[in-house]
Amino acid sequence: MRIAKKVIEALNNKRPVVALESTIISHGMPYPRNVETALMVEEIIEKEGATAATIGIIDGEPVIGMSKEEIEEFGHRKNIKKVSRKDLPVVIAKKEWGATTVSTTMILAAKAGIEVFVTGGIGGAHREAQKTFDISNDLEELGHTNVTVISSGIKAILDIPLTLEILETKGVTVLSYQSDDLADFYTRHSHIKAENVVNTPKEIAQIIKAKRDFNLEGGILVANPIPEEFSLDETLMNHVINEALLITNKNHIQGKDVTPFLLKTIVEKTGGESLEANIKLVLNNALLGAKVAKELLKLK
Ligand code: PSU
Ligand code: MN
Repeated sequence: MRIAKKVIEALNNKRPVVALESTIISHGMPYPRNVETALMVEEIIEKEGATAATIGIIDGEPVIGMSKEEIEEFGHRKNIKKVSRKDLPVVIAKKEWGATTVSTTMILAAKAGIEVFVTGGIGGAHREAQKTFDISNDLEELGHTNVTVISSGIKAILDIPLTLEILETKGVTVLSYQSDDLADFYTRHSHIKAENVVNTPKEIAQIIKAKRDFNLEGGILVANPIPEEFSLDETLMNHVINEALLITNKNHIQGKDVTPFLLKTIVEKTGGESLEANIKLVLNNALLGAKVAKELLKLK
């Protein structure tokens, strides 16, 4: 593993560090908005006084804290593999470039000693997962890796109640930030009542600490709703998502291609509006993630 100097220094000096994934760059957004967003996310984190560590795999080497040039390269390079836990040994052995999903970013962050990770939305149980068994490895990782994931909830393209049931089975603590209604990525409302509402970064940090102090293995998922002013229209999104799901089925898209294909189709169907919302929610999560990382260190 190559850990950037700024990250090593921050960790050694007990300063806050926030991990970031690279699949959102290579597979989640089009170039050049993906690179712009990734760099803005880092900027927000650093402005808040934390160190940003964007994680990816370059020539088979996991990198914790990619340089700006490497992020730029991730943004437009062709054939970067989307890497979840099962792909990690292959990409390393073959010395390939790999984009880390929520699951592999958690694995590598934990190995580096980073406890807080910011992203957009996690993978989960796709609709009809009862038949297809398409359930993201992200849920498995949240079940046993000690990293807190700051997200905007479970994406509306998924089966949210089913995903929540699986998270419960795996013992994942789910926290809803300042909202009684669990966020669903593009909007603030999934119409599912949040079980645990938290109102401050400090409260989140206290729950992380309690889980760690008690040696309870596994992740914590924070659902931070998209800010009201950037939230998309619920009725429109339901319609767009249903259309996108039909197109995905019609094109026989399967496995790891499903999530990137759905996201891309939704961007097209909303005339780019969903991309704007996606960017805004990630930036908002970056700010919360940096605050949580800071509060967590204060408690230690
Ligand atoms: N959420 C986004 N954009 C993304 C992803 C999630 O807003 O690009 C990526 C994450 O890397 C997540 C992955 O881990 O999609 C889930 O893929 P799958 O459903 O194939 O497990
Ligand atoms: Mn899948």
